[in-house]
Amino acid sequence: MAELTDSYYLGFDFSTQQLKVIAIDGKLQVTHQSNVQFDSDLPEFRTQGGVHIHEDRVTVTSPVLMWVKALDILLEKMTSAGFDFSRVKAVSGSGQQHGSVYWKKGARKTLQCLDPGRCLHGLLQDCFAVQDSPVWMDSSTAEHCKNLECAVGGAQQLTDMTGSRAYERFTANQIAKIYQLQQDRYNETERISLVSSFAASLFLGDYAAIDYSDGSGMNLMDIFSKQWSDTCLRATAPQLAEKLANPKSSTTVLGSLSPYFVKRYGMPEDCKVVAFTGDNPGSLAGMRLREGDIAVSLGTSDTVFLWIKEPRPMVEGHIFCNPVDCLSYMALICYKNGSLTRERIRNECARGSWEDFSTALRSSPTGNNGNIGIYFDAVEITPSAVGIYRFDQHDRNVSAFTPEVEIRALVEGQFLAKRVHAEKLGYRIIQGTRVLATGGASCNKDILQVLSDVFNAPVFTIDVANSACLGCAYRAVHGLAAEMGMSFAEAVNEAPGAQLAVRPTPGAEKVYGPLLKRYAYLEEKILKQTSP
Ligand code: ADP
Ligand code: XUL
Repeated sequence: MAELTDSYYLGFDFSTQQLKVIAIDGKLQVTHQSNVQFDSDLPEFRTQGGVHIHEDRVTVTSPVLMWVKALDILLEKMTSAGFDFSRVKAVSGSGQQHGSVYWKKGARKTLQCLDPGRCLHGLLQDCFAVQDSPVWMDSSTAEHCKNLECAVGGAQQLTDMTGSRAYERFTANQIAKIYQLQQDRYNETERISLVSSFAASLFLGDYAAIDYSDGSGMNLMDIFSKQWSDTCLRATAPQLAEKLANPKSSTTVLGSLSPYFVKRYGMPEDCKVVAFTGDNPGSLAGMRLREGDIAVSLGTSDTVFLWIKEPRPMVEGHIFCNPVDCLSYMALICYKNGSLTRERIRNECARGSWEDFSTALRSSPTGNNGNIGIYFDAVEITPSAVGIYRFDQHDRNVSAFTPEVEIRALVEGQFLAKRVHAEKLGYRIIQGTRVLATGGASCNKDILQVLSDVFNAPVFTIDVANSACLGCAYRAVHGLAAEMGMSFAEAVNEAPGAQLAVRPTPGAEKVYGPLLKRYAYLEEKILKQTSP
């Protein structure tokens, strides 16, 4: 037991606005947390929300040296707070997905012999060929996306292989842009990292491999063979395979910590670095999603995470390799019309009160007497469509619903859509499936009841403010346990669990079975009518 509480595991998260760390002990209890805010703690980099939005409004970058300096500050802060680095057995972490870092020729040598008397920021000053790293908020590469899809025979072909169609933020398209506009910089680059593998490289004191899960967000990796696709590499930039090196499993122990941290912070020589991954895969680990589970985040926008065994990539949604089980996959589906649309309907139909909104849900029947509504106030991501559509029980268009019917139609419609799209990507509800709900609207039990009824599964709530960070501390524990053949679920079995919120209403399945089919049909119909 002494051994369990004496050991620490660290999870770092290099996210858009801050660098965070969580330490857990061997009993998986959080013992320390800290963070560095880029805008306020590092004002010299003049970022807003951690990024620079360029004049064209579509180019978005972050200074790579800001991330390095943030790590110096965070580790100093932990030292001042009395954190005992000598007990750390393993570190892992995550980074905002898709962003890329360009290491200059010779940087590897510098990384391998860092002087522990100096800060990382000073030591790595001249190590980057590109100072301003493109990040996920960038949307300046429409032309490169077109080229890439063209090179592989179309959007569906690219999706079939890499798990996603071409997206502007995805790394291949960002690399293609750098090659085209800054060819000298590209040629000076000896290694291209993702934000996650860049951060791992700092701890390793050498270039860290890109992991399969974050590597799936690049439009470059064949998610089934887990190798770079030659066609995608060729369509992106020359000599790219050698600049990326081979990706590795997300659970890999990459090696021991760089002597820099041993000497400067007193960390143990045999402390291991477990592959870093993307923040969304990190969150999946933090929520301890299991096979058959679905996580629904009801925030400003709605996001759905799925654990999938047999994925069927579709042009809407993303399939990534699973970060905790290399035989499985995870899917990510994003919806723009989430809480803001719920708020609009609340304002129009429930006098701006969530109480009244809930009363309307409680007093209207499961299945809404066959009425279905589709509310895309803004152009939706999944599917790409806009407009408000209402149908009666015979699929006839109607122009308005009563306030009560409108409220239920919105909530049922949003959740029917999530189940229809999840199943299109290969998701199946199995015995023991749990729906994990997070985000602002997950405090509303009446909304959760509809979610539970549509999925015919119990809904659990979970606090995920730091899920990526916590998930990576769990992944650090699992990295060591995996070497002894232990699964992620076994390794983190003792961690605090999610809270049961609601169970499905008896009979709900019979009502929603036919409605799911009708929803899928009506959405198809709308797409056919509205596509050019
Ligand atoms: P973000 O995506 O910015 O992290 P949050 O997860 O904090 O957002 O969610 C904020 C949203 O939660 C608000 O826009 C609001 O619509 C919604 N919300 C807050 N309370 C309730 C409630 N009682 N019922 C339904 N939605 C709620
Ligand atoms: C996912 C995505 C963002 C980033 C930033 O595809 O672009 O969620 O990972 O957090």
